[in-house]
Amino acid sequence: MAVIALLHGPNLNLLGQREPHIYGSATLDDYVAVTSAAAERHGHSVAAFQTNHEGRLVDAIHAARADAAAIIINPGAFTHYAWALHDALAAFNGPIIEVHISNPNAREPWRHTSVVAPVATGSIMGLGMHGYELAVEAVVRRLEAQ
Ligand code: CA2
Repeated sequence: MAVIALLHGPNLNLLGQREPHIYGSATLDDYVAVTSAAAERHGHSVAAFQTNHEGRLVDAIHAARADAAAIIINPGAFTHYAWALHDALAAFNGPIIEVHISNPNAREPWRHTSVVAPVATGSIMGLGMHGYELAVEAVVRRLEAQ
């Protein structure tokens, strides 16, 4: 059994409370529940963490080096400029799936850059909650291949 770290960045604690036209009505707890259920179907578990602080997200990525076999991360707006996340993720040995609820490439130009994508195993965007289930599938496939 593997632990999958599910990491969320800033403002994602507000899911379901504002901007439903972009992010839908599901809450962060809903996302965690669906991701956990997908992992449990494969005999794995999810350790979920959300923070609005870049340094705490770096710390969580460092902790995952010892505590988790894989990372699924939605870094929120940090995606687009937080090079400290890039460097922290580069030091993680295991699959990393970047996931976004919306499709940043279909939004404002400043969202078209991801500093996380170059160190991610893969990126999934624009598929809402389904993207999180796909992220688990991707992680499981890669863990089983190791
Ligand atoms: O689509 C995604 O998952 C994003 O990572 C969400 C980030 C955004 O900055 C990225 O470009 C794409 C923003 C999350 C903000 O979430 C809110 C949810 C409800 C109300 C307000 C903000």
